[in-house]
Amino acid sequence: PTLMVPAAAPPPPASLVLTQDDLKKIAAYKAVEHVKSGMVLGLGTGSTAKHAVNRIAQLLNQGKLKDIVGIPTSSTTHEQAVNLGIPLSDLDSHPVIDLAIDGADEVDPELNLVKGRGGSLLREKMVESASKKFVVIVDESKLVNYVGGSKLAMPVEVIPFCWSHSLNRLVALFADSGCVGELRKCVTGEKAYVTDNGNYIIDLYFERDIGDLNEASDAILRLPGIVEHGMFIGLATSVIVAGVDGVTVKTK
Ligand code: ABF
Repeated sequence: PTLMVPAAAPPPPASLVLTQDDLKKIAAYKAVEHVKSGMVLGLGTGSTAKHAVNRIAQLLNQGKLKDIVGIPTSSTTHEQAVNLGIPLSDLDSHPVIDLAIDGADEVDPELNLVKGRGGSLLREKMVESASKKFVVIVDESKLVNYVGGSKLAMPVEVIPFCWSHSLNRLVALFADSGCVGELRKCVTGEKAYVTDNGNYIIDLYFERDIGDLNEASDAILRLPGIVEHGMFIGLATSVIVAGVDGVTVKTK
């Protein structure tokens, strides 16, 4: 006999289905509403931040923004901004930034972040910690209950010298959290991924919550050979989250 099952609801028309990239763009455009003429802007890195940089350039070209100076957080963003004609500078010339806009890999309920899966955590942290306001833009997939909660990497930038020694010392710090680590490789081949600063990245994975983030940060940074880690603790002023049900803005 043929079993009758109820027909599945028809899928919504393709034009109404928001992709993850649509959500990233929505969050980015919302953040750019905070940009005013004359501002010094921290320009983030990654597929979400890329939309914000495009939007800033569009508004500049339309004459709706004037006298913007951008401080890029990576060589990739530097190249994007140059191609789009955004005037650029650096932290040496502009040590105080009005507003930085950047993506993140994880956002916890206190707006602490994991960043750096894109490899640019050091310059991002230098620029964003020098910003009066730091607006984070994410799609809802980035929300986690605790740092490390996505079970994806928490990156640490290390100097190349004896990197495996640094890896072992990092893993030992978080033995109670079931930590494992690996050297990040280039997408093609077996070579180590090299950051804009000529360093390597160790990706740490945690089985369990690492507890107090400031203690974890201090312990990591006390190790010789470590340059910076991807936990951005207390740096975000607000987080714009785009989801299929709309946009929410989280502030501290
Ligand atoms: C940067 O880009 C990084 O700090 C983070 O690793 C990554 C987020 O990437 P995406 O916006 O492509 O998800 O913000």
